[in-house]
Amino acid sequence: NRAPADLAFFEDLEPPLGDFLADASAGLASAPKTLSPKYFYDQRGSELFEGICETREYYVTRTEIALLEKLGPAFAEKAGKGTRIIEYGSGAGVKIRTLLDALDEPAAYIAIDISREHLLGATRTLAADYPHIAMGAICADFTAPLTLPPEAAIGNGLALGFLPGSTIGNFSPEMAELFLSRIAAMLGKGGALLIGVDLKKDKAVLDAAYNDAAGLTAAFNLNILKRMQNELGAVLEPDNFMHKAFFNEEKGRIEMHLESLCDQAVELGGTRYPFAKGETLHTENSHKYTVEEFTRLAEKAGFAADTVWTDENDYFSLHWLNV
Ligand code: AVJ
Repeated sequence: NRAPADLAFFEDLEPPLGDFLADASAGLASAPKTLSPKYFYDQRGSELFEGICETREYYVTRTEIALLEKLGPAFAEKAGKGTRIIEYGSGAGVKIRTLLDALDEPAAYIAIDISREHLLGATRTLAADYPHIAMGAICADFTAPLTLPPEAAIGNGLALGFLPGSTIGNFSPEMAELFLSRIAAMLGKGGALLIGVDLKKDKAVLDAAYNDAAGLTAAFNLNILKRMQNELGAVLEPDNFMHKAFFNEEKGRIEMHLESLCDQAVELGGTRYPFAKGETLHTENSHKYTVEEFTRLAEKAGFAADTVWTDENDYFSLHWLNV
């Protein structure tokens, strides 16, 4: 693919729209009904998520950014000179700045994200702000196996994976282990991963974080129905669904659902999918870990645990893992 002049490379592996249709159809046909949270992130969904990160209730982002800022010198010492950073789910490109500012002459930054225009915009803004660092972008669903293109082999410093935001929480523990083992293979022996993991805490704090008073999380959740209408031609009434999010203590995860407010049907690709009143479409899991639980998971995936840092409330953790 031709890269914009300011990027070292751009690889476009954007999943075809047919994937969304196939996944949505299969999810509506299954019992209970489900849909993958990766479909939240169209342009509007990405913007709504950034709004969530600013809410008082969603402690995740501000807690992690404060940690990243405070720990810059520790990361710089571990990474050394000429690091090549690979970020999985780069979003707005805010957190990476803390690393680019702190590390010793980083050589390259490679952003991977599923939201194409968002990815290009954010990476090109970074390229303008950090002209001495090579910037590459890959539009891809990083939950599927992915090999880095040859252009991504820049410099000979540390290959540092960066997976902030507790993105890993969207995976079940089994899938998280598989995904982490793929990342370990991608980084290779001698590489390292800096990963942000949200911690188990008081249920009231967790419930509030996914039920902000301004209604941004609700809008974010409901946006997935609008995507189905706009992009897949689904026939449905978003107002007939309600955002529902709660911490499931037994499973150690926040669950987000869209609850049907009446008996109704959603029509997609020529098929009618009936919803009973009270039935839900399960749109997201956000797993929470203890430091010990996550360390064990990372070790099972083939990493060697190096260092863990947490904030003063023990709300959030950053793990430095070696391959
Ligand atoms: C981006 C997956 C980490 O699970 O906290 C925020 C997404 N969903 N509010 C999370 C999300 C509802 C977020 N992750």
